[in-house]
Amino acid sequence: MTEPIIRTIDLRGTKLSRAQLLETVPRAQMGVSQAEELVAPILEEVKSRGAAALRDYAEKFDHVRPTYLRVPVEAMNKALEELKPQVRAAIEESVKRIRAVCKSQVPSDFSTDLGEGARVSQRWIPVERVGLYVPGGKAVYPTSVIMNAVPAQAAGVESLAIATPPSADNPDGFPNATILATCAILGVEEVYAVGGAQAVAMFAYGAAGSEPQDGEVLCEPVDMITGPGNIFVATAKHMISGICGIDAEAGPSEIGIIADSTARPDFLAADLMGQAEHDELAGAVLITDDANQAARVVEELEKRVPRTKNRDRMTAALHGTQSAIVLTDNLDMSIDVANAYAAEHLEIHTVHADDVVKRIRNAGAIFRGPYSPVPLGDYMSGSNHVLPTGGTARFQSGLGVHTFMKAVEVIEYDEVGLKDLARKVNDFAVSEDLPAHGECVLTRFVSDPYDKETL
Ligand code: HSO
Ligand code: ZN
Repeated sequence: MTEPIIRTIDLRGTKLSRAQLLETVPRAQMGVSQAEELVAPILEEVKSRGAAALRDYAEKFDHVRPTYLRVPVEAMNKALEELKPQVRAAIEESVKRIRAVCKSQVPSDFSTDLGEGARVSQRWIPVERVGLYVPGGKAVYPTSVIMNAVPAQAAGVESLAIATPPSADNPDGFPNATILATCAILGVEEVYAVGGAQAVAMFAYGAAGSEPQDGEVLCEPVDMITGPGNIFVATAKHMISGICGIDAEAGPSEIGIIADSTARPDFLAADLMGQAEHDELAGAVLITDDANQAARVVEELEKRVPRTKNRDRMTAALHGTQSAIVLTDNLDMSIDVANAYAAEHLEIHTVHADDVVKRIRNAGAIFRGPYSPVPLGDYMSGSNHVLPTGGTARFQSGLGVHTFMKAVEVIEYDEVGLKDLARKVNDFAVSEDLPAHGECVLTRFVSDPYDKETL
């Protein structure tokens, strides 16, 4: 018998504990990375030799010595002029929608009065300078620029720099033209033709020296680095995470779908395939309480997969341990499985979809109903496609305006407000054997703070 196109996990008639459920849901098996040993010298070299090291690494890894490490604005404008009109229209639509959503996402400041002379407020402050990494190579996604840069701009980030690998196809080593055009559309002018771990190092430490004016500052250090990347970029981000902030590490992309008997099997198969197209480790999981539906989806997959362009990596992804059709007893059980799986993307194809949406606790983003497929969100629904993977949606949100902001509390007590609490603060401090803490408060109200009887 030939191997099925996707395996089935049959949970019908079982009653799984929380631990068993977490064990059972399909996950990608990740190898341990040896990348740190390779990345460490790159970080060191960029830190000590700046631009000269960046050029050497470009030659070594990207097979081109870029004329400019900082891409001239004219090159970006030229890329925009030469952009295909239909691609430009798609980018602009995407930007327009995500910008509108980001505007509503900006969190509000607040103040809480806690009695006379006692107030705590909270201010949201944008991160000052952000470095965004955009990968090159086979997965060049202009959407990576949009999904990171638009929320940063909406948050009020003053200084946004982008790094993306130089391209050997261009005589000057300019990066991918669609990426440059997207930067121009977004008004991002600080773009570097720098890729890989060396870009992360440049952002973390800054880099001095730019030929021909050696000694000048090429790139100022940033406060936070975001954006996707290969294992070396991810490792570099991890290694510099004590120096500046980083976004969450993205694992292979994944889709979970809850479907009942009413769902369209062709839609379900197409959506599983869309995700499986990303790479061999991508996860595609259908959760259904209808075995006939499952059989129809398998039939659709068998018909469609051989006809689509990226069938090889898609087939590998569907065959992987990270993909499966999970059969359940009923919708309640499907929801439990979905919550344990905590998919990066979760589609709901059931009757009473709104009720199901309300019962989802863990998902990076929820795509409700048959006409909200994941690729709509990948490109231009207005939502963000940078989402928690590998089950981390149990405790993490996707990227958004909040990613680029920090909440700072402001404490405002006056004499009356503090006096009211003086005794209790002191009692607490004494109980922790930190009497000088209590004395800070007492000294404001009594002549001898060391004589605890005076208040
Ligand atoms: N599905 C990917 C995003 C993407 N797809 C970009 C196509 N381009 C991770 O959410
Ligand atoms: Zn995608």
